[in-house]
Order: sequence, then structure tokens, then C-alpha cells
Amino acid sequence: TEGKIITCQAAVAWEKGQDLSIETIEVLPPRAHEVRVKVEYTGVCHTDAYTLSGNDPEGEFPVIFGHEGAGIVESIGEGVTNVKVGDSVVLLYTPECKECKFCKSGKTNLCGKIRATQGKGQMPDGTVRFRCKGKELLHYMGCSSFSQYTVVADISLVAVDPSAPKDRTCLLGCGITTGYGAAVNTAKITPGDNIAIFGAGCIGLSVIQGAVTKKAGKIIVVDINENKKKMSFEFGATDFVNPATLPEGVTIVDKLIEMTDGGCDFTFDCTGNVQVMRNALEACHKGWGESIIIGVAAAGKEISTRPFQLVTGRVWRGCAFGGIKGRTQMPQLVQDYKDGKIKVDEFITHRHPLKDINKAFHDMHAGDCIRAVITM
Ligand code: NAD
Ligand code: AHE
Ligand code: ZN
Repeated sequence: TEGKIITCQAAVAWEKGQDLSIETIEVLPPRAHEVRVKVEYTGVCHTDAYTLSGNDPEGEFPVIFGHEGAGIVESIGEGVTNVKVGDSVVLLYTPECKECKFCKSGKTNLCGKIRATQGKGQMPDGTVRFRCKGKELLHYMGCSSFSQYTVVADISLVAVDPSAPKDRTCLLGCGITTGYGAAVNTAKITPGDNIAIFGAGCIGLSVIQGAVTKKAGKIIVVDINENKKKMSFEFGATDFVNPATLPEGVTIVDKLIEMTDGGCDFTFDCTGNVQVMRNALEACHKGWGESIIIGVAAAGKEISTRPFQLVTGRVWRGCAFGGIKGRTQMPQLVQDYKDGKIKVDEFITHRHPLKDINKAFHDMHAGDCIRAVITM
């Protein structure tokens, strides 16, 4: 099929706030340094819902969402050397070119090579590979995994062990890697550290997993949804606090400081709520506590705190994709999953065929869903 247009099904977001619509679309062949992938499974992340809602300043329509995808290379464009037809791959919304200033810095996993066009929903040459009903559709986060076939830049995917089940490895494309990496890679938790995690969705539960790996001391989960308690403990949390049930006059910050003899060594925002981000910072230990922002806040939202919080040694930082370099580190994460060192299956609470993808968005809002996996 190399060089030919493929006709397939995809979930199209025609406009903000509307259900996705299953359409027959055309997927153009990959150009130079591009790869066309047969997507087999995709997860649905809170960030897909966020951009669909219209709260993402970069969100434009019509578009094909999805950034937690796993599949098989269908064809490659000129000059592609890192993957070949038939390879099993995981899509990478944080690409890795290995040659830009960011990639070479050794200080970040962010890659600058295609960020500008990716943010506009375009391929690196400024055009798109999707058509439907005579209209061009935009790409999303360099992935667009809600289509049975997609085209991505060659730096936006990584070949992985083909024996690893793709209905699980897709979740390494965002949620699981993001939280795990934030704990292990960004925070660099050390044994005995007391930590608090705000928000026990896929991201927060993955932070627990990283904290357990690093032998943290107290692993305190803070969530307003009581249903998250059981799962938090199953993942290895030592405590669960529902801020809504605290006595009158006791704030979540007071409570965490009391539980940890002065404050947490690390806290993680996995909610995207800016007031929660402030609480997470202020629950850090004076002198050294670090708060890591993972949640994505809506357009126009800003964080604030008294600068005194930083003057007295607390640190505010953040990370994308857990600080993980996808092409370099993903194969090892897949191996760790195969070796039973990191949980993936336990995150999957719902499954749907592509035609029912809107159910995955409704599941997310219902509160009992960690990850829904879509069979393409
Ligand atoms: P999710 O909706 O599954 O989980 C969020 C959890 O936060 C829920 O359990 C909810 O009950 C809880 N929560 C909401 N408000 C709260 C509050 N005020 N106090 C305490 N808990 C509260 O979402 P998710 O898929 O786990 O994603 C979490 C956030 O991380 C989202 O904002 C998402 O966009 C972002 N995200 C960021 C990255 C990154 O690379 N930085 C990657 C993936 C997702
Ligand atoms: N477009 C949004 C920003 C969204 C955002 O922060 N995305 C995270 C990944 S969330 C994955 O579920 C990210 O990787 N950010 C780094 C980057 O370069 O986008 C906005 O607010 O403009
Ligand atoms: Zn995501």
C-alpha cells in the first residue's frame, strides 16, 4: 500500500464540546521522515477531553484526537531509518530528535524540533495527512491515535518488543509513563521520603507506582472522590485523605504537615486545578520540599503563592511525559512491564470498540474509570 491513500475509520472532533463522530476518512501516504502507522489500540487521556472541551488554548478543529497509541508500521517515507514496515510501535507525543538544543542538553526530555507545527496540528512541513468529506483534518499532539491509520513524524514513535501486548503498551504512551517518570525521574524520590499525591487518576496512581519503586516512606493520596481510596491502597499508598472530610478549620495543608512531621519531601499535582497546585506546594517541607506540577490547567488559569514559600526553600517545578525520553527509554519501560516490574493491566477499567469511543469520555467524567482502552 506504500504511496497510496488509505481509507479507514476515525473518530473526528468537528467542533469543541461535541461528541466525536465516527467517519470514513482518507489518510495520505507518509512524506519524507514520516511514518504511517496502523493503530491497533489507544488509551483515552484526560488531556484529550481537556482539548475537546475547548479549554486548551492550542485546541483547533476539526481534528483527530488521541495520543496514547500502539500499533504497527504500515509504510515509511523517504529517509526513515529508525523503524521499518511491520515494526511494533508506541506513538510519542513528546518526540525525541536527538539533535536539537533540547535533546542535546541532557537537562530535559522536551524536544524542540517539531513543537511549533505539532502545536498547530500540522505535520512538520506544515500540511496535514487527513481528509474527510472534502475537508482537511488537523493532527493532535503529533499522534492522532483515534484513527485506524495515522501519519506521524519519524521522531514521534519508537519500535518496541513485538511480543508485548499492544492493548497495554498503548498506555505507556502517556498516562503511566507520565506519573511513573515524574516520581522516578523528575523528583528522584529516595528511600524514606514522604510524599503526597493530589488526584488518583491514571497519573496519580502511576506516581504511587514510582514512589513504591523508590521505596518512599509515607505515600499519601489526596482525592475528593472516596472511590479512589481502594485502588490507591492497592497500588501501594500508605494513607488516603479526602479533603472534604477534614474537620472544620483544618486545611489539607495543615493535615499533611501534621502527618509528615513538618511537610512532605515531594508533592505531585495530578489534577490540573490551580488551587490544588498551591496546596501541594505549601504542603512541602520547609527548606527542601519540592512540588511537581503534572496536571494541565485550562487557558487563563494561573498559579499563585506567597513568594515566602520559595524563599524558605520550597521548590515548584513541573514535567511533561514524566521527563522520559521516548525513543531512548521506552523500550526499557516495555521490558519492565514484561518483567512484572511496572503495572499496566491494573489501570485498565474499561474497554470499548472505536464506534463507542464517546463512552470512554463519559466513563472519564463518571469517576470510576482509570483508563479506557479503545480497540481500533
Ligand atoms: P483523571 O481525571 O483520571 O484524574 C484526576 C483525579 O483528580 C480524579 O481522581 C479526581 O477525583 C481528582 N481530583 C479532582 N479535583 C480534585 C481536588 N480538588 N482535590 C483532589 N483531587 C481532585 O485524570 P488523569 O488522566 O489522571 O490526568 C490528570 C491530569 O494530568 C490532567 O490535568 C491531565 O491533563 C494531566 N496530564 C499531564 C501530563 C503531563 O505530561 N504533564 C500527562 C498526562 C496527563
Ligand atoms: N496545549 C496546552 C498544554 C498541554 C500540555 O501541557 N500538554 C502536556 C502533555 S499532557 C499529556 O496528556 C505537554 O507535554 N506539554 C509540553 C508541550 O510542549 O506541550 C496548553 O495549555 O497550551
Ligand atoms: Zn495524556
